[in-house]
Amino acid sequence: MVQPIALYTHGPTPNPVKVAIVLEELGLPWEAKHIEFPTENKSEPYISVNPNGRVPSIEDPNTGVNLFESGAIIEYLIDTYDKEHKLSYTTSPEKYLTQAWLHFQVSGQGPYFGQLSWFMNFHPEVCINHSADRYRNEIKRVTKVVDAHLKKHGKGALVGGKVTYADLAFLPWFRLVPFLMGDWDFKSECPNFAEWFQSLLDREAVKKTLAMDEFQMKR
Ligand SMILES: N[C@@H](CCC(=O)N[C@@H](CS)C(=O)NCC(=O)O)C(=O)O
Repeated sequence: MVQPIALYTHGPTPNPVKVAIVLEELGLPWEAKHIEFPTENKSEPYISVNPNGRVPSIEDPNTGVNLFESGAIIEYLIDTYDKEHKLSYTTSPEKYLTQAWLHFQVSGQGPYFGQLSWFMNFHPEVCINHSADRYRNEIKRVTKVVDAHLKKHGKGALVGGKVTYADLAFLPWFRLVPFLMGDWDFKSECPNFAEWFQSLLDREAVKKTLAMDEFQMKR
């Protein structure tokens, strides 16, 4: 029997939500372990699990693997537990394209969305004087990259004809677009993106994860 995998998080912050969605989609038992920010996450024993002092990280008692970085965690969960390839491919080029979209999410979506989110939460004055335009422009650009790809691909998913871990990895940061981008009408400008985004939100595992107490905006 698979024992619960511990997922460290501090509230509804997108990178742990990404991992939680994949855990739910794979039907794995897991538990959220709340860690106080910015204290516990920067000190021992936590930094022995994640030397970078951020969330997420996991401890998997089934294998003894402790891991940090959301992209690496997702790849580990897929390799270890997605034996039926519900969220992944074994065929080429689909397997590698799925990896490519995950790498794009981790390096090209998360950091830009994360930086604008940090300014908006902690230094809103910077957002008003347009210094944050670089991030706003990147958020639009990345959203449009996904929209154009979905239009060209025409299958309602980033790779092949099914939703994979790569589609799901984009969801938590994209969910913040209304908060980060104010009145930007992404539904008109990026209709393929908007349809795909809604179809991800409608998945049972996604709805269950986003409704969890740990991921509510109240902390
Ligand atoms: N590249 C890392 C980014 C992790 C990250 O930035 N996590 C944020 C929350 S979404 C965090 O822990 N922030 C707290 C801090 O910087 O101390 C990943 O994908 O796991």
